[in-house]
Amino acid sequence: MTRALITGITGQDGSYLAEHLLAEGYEVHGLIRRASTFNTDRIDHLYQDPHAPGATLFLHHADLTDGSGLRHVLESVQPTEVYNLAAQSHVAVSFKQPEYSADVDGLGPLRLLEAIRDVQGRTGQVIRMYQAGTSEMFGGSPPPQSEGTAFYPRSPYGAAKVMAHHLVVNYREAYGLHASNGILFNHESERRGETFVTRKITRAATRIKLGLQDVLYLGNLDAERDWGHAEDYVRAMHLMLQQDEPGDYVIATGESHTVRSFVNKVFAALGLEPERYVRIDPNYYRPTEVDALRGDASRARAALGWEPRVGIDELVRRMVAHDLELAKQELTLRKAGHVVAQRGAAGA
Ligand code: NAP
Ligand code: G4F
Repeated sequence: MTRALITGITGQDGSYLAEHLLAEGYEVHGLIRRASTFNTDRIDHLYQDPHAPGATLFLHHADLTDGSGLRHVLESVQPTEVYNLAAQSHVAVSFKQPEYSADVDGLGPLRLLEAIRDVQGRTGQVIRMYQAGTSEMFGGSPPPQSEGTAFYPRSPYGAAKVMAHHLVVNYREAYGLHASNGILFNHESERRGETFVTRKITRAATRIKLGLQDVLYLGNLDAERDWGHAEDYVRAMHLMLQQDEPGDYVIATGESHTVRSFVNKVFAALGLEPERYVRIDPNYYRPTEVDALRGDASRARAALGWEPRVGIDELVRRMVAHDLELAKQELTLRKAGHVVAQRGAAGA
């Protein structure tokens, strides 16, 4: 049984990757951060009692800012594949917390690479690593962006990810590690964090539809993104680690749409006119913006045989259907007299 370790298993991608690897017959270990409340919503449906015979999912407390903890987990799990998905992944938040973002997203992968190098050197067991790189690294370089496009990060998040990218390349060349960079364009889903723009829109529009919300405040509607579905993108991560040689791959649909167009699709699906409900709040503008992302995933298509299966309209359909169900549940609870807390996040 192949044993994989996933950092960021409680995140959007971590939850889909865990599902995918379990379905492939892997033993999956995930790193979780200690929190004062449970933070495992996205993987609760996968939970297994670790004492049960035949359990294949195990969770460990660790943090990318704590190198010794990472080392302990690697030593005890002895995985053959490590997927580094953990990150402070919100671009706008990285402007508010630049040092922390650089620590987790830039130095975190370095801590992991060092731990892998040590454990692999001591045990002789090869550990393959996937690093979650991003189209934000291209930032200001115009589309279409491919593996040969120059990096021009436009945020502390993007800059930290560029550092991680180069470290992976360097550890590959210096120490022969089987370490690969995925350069993934935006991917969304029903599990997307609610402060990323697509999910913010589908959550708000469905609540507006049911009379639970009046207005949706957004920032820059002109930005263009290449949006795919996370389920498709975790398949690509797995494929990268099955190659004889490590490498760097762009993963994208090759199609881009503006935020305004995403808004229009979502509101149209619900029979609503966006002009009546959408307002601009300049607090959501970023100090520097990434204007246009559209990826060229030719290398991944040819070398990995990877293809996206979910297009923009199916993505919108799934997210709207899911969030409409959530809004209906909220309405039922409110009608029954339950107090349902309003949630929000500062400037995101
Ligand atoms: P996400 O939903 O924000 O998940 C991030 C994960 O990282 C969560 O499990 C989070 O734990 C964990 N984490 C955050 N800080 C940590 C720390 N200091 N130590 C350990 N774990 C930590 O992100 P995602 O969308 O799944 O993205 C996965 C990875 O791909 C990230 O590295 C992201 O930067 C990158 N990426 C994402 C996209 C995209 O469009 N989704 C595109 C390109 C690259 P909690 O649950 O406790 O917060
Ligand atoms: O949904 P977003 O916050 O995603 P962003 O900044 O593109 O980053 C995501 O994709 C990256 C891959 O390219 C990942 F690496 C990263 O971890 C993350 O998953 O914003 C998308 C666009 C931006 O141009 C933003 O300015 O939407 C614009 N936007 C407009 N109004 C908004 C809002 N973004 C957010 N989050 N909230 C708004 O109200």
